[in-house]
Amino acid sequence: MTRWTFSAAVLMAALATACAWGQVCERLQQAGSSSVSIATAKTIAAGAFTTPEGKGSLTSLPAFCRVAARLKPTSDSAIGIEVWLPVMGWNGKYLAVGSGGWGGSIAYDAMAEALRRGYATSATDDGHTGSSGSFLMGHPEKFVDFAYRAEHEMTVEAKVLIKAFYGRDARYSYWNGCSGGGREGLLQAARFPDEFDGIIAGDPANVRRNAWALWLANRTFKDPADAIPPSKYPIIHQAVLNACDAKDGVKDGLIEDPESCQVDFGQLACKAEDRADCLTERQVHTAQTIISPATDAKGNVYFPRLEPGTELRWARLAGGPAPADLFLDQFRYLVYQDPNWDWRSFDLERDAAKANAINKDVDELDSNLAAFARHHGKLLLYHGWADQQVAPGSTIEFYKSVLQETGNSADLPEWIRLYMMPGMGHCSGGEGPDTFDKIGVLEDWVEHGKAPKEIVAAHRSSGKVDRTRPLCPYPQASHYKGSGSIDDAKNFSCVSAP
Ligand SMILES: [Ca+2]
Repeated sequence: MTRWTFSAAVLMAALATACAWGQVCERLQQAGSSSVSIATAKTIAAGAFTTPEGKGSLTSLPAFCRVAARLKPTSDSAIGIEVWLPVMGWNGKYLAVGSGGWGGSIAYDAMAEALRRGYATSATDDGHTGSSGSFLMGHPEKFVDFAYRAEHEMTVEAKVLIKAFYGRDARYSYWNGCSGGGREGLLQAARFPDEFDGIIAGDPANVRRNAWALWLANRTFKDPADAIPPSKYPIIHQAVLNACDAKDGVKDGLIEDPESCQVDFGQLACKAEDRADCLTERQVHTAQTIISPATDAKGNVYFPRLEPGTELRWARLAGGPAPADLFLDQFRYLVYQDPNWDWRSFDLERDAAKANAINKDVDELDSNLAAFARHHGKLLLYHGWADQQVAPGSTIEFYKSVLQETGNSADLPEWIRLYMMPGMGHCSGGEGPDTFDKIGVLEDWVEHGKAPKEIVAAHRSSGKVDRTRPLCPYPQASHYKGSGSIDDAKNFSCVSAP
């Protein structure tokens, strides 16, 4: 055979294979049922793909079978899902990706990332469209869909489609989500412990966060005289670094253990009239409030504090003039079912109790993950110490209560690990190293039994890595060995907290 005819034969065979897969993909159109309607089942050629909402173009994708479907587990449900199945080079595994905020859209970027790694993947809009929480009004079933049912139904359906397309089940099933998607992953682990072999849950948006955000709003900007203009954030951040940066043994702009950091903002008080480089007496009080836990009138702590180190991003919770819709929607649309409900009337004791009663058994985190652990599930938790919208202490509390519930006394249990990330903002960004190969870590753990210890994370500026650091399994923290570049992970080690 000449080279040309051989190449042509290979090409013909590939085309025939692609054609055959195309037919298998299109046959999925018939895979619907009374509660599942398949809107599309079509092969997408390798290369770029423009998302249905026209919001962007995803590039460098392998060819895949794209299934879009609508699920209706209750008469009030309308759950949109997408399932993407690689046509060639499937790694034999399934990776579901989570949403953020109030959901309402498909996480196409995260699906693309999974697909490029060879995964069959899926995402859901959580049962409604649009980022607002207004869907909650008068729709208790949609609230359940949002909290955990859409994610579960999506997973069940994705597994059905994987079996129908490839003729076999996925070898492993994983979840990857951050913020709202982190909470979703934890709810799946508690309710459907056999669903996933491994779960990555980052900066989980504990639902109690919303009451905390309104508590802060009322104390930090309801009265404009309390508000700190964002132009003053840098001097406050510098004061925090002066007080706490070097305490961890290395002056690097990061606070390794923010919980031990106490700052007296009185040092920034203006000597006379208000100026750009000082705080008024009320602003000193506001700054102190921001890094204090939310407490009720009796002094009971409701939610942990925003940690020192977050100052440059205080606008998210304390910038005003009104709380972000993300925080407000739970109260106006779910708790009070009144779009005009006034956040200025918020009372922590009364309103948090109402919200907790509604969220309990639906959207509230459940720390009893014993069944997930028994099923040999692995849970990778991470949280940015400089998260500006979910207090990182809430994840430490969750982690500790999981250990308590499961009767785990080991310092580092084999099935759950928490990584606190110094200087990382909400899910990414911030001053600290914010990227690491989460999926790779989970694969090693689940598939090769290698529980993570030190994980090297990177910080980038203008796309270039300018610092690497080990992340350490909580309660360990990274410690500078005393010599060599402070931007190189090899000069640090994980040590147990003193
Ligand atoms: Ca430091």
